[in-house]
Amino acid sequence: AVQPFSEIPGQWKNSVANLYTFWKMDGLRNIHRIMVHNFNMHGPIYREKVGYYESVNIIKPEDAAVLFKAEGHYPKRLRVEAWTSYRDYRNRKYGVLLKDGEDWKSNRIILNKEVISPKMQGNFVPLLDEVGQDFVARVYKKIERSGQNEWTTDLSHELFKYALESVSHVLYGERLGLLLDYIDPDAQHFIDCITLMFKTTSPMLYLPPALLRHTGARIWKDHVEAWDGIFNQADRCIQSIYRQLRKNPEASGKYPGVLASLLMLDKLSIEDIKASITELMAGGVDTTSITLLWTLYELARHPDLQEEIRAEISAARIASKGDVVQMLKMVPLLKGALKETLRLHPVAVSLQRYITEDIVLQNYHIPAGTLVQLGLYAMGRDHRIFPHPEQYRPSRWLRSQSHYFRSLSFGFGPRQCLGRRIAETEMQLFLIHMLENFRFEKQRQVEVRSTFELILLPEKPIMLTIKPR
Ligand code: HEM
Ligand code: 2DC
Repeated sequence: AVQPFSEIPGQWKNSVANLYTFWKMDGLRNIHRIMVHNFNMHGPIYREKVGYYESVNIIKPEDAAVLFKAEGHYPKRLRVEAWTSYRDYRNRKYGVLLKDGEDWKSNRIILNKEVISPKMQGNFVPLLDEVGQDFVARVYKKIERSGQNEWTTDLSHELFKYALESVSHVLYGERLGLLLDYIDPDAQHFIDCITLMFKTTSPMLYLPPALLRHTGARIWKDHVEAWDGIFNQADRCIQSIYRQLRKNPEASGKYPGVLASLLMLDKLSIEDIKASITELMAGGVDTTSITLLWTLYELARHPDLQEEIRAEISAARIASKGDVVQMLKMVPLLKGALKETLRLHPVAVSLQRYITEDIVLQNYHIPAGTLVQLGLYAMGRDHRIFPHPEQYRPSRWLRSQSHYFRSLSFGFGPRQCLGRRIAETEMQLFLIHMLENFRFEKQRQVEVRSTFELILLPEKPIMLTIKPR
């Protein structure tokens, strides 16, 4: 017989005590490891209450399938109160990231056509390819300046610039010039604000922002300052495109970018467009850059694999005869490498949904309305789901094997990552250009772990040595 909800294992009854152990274990930065620990202790399902939010946690692909069948027409994930509070405080509209219900759906359908439909990839490829080429030129310059025919560095700052340059080129159809020697200090400030915004969000998952705001807490002030910086910079970019478009409305025949397309389409209000474009711009920096950094780290630790992927790229380059869109269809191992990176180093620790109907998970009854979390980090490292999970093996993602509800790094279904197509194309092109031109090495084989700052980040700098091939 199906067991009742109240029988699910886990420490969900005493939330104050939980919060205390959580602080003591430095839980904030270790959420992903605490989840692994909890699955080891309780098995594949457990209930939890930390601070003010309560959830059921699952890890198995079969359970993920049941969860996503019950997500309803307007899938809803955990509401990040810090983000909605800021918008309420400053009287700004929610974009697609924070909207819910019919309002979310109608905006999302219009954005899907411009941002993640496969048809758009052809428009994005030349824009992203150009940025990839410029990045290569910049690395050559750095190598030359070093005078040692190699460059050893923590690439993260360069990758942030690459990611912002890439997403801006797609959104605005224009370059920001972040790969030049002298960059706009406002653009650098924008990058710093995103990092600060993520960092100040995580404590507010457990302490209500409304409380922090009324007590004048430092963390709330920093958070507001970070979002202010993000919105100001995005507003400047949006205003500039808007003005150009009013001065010169005739289309030039060339793809003008997501923002101009949305403005000309005239289906969303200007305020809705601004809100979602700002979210896309902010969502497009730390996510892809950190994933690329982890990928270079893994490839530096696996030189044979690096060579194998390079060979795949060379063959694809020749076979596609200069057609880059075609070329991207011929690099399955490279795509496997990105999936493998996100398995071991996911951006999001978990996926969450409020279920809209009663379901059964691991033989327990779960009532409609419950917040169910799929532990993405824990799933990626479970040996029952991924044999030898500690090994970085991109070939496990090739067609021959079943990946039923195992490839979930960008989420699932109609509420999945809106930036997915941009992110994938941008990361594939980056790796293609970089592997065609350079070799990557790592000095000492020390394991770098993840730390949680709303998204998962490397806990310390990753030093890489880059050499011309
Ligand atoms: C949502 C992952 C890059 C914009 C999400 C979600 C995940 C995710 C897991 C939640 C999906 C769900 O609940 O099912 C990633 C990863 C990235 C990445 C792994 C890169 C490696 C980006 C980029 C952008 C972006 C580059 C912007 C250009 C968004 C937005 C949402 C979202 C706007 C909210 C969509 C909605 O609520 O309708 N992402 N993301 N992401 N992401 Fe990404
Ligand atoms: C963080 O317990 C842990 O893609 C929480 O590009 C649950 C949670 C809820 C929403 C998730 C968040 C986690 C991680 C970061 C995500 C976010 C939804 C979108 C966001 C996954 C798992 C992200 C990084 C977006 C951010 C766009 C924003 C900067 C405008």
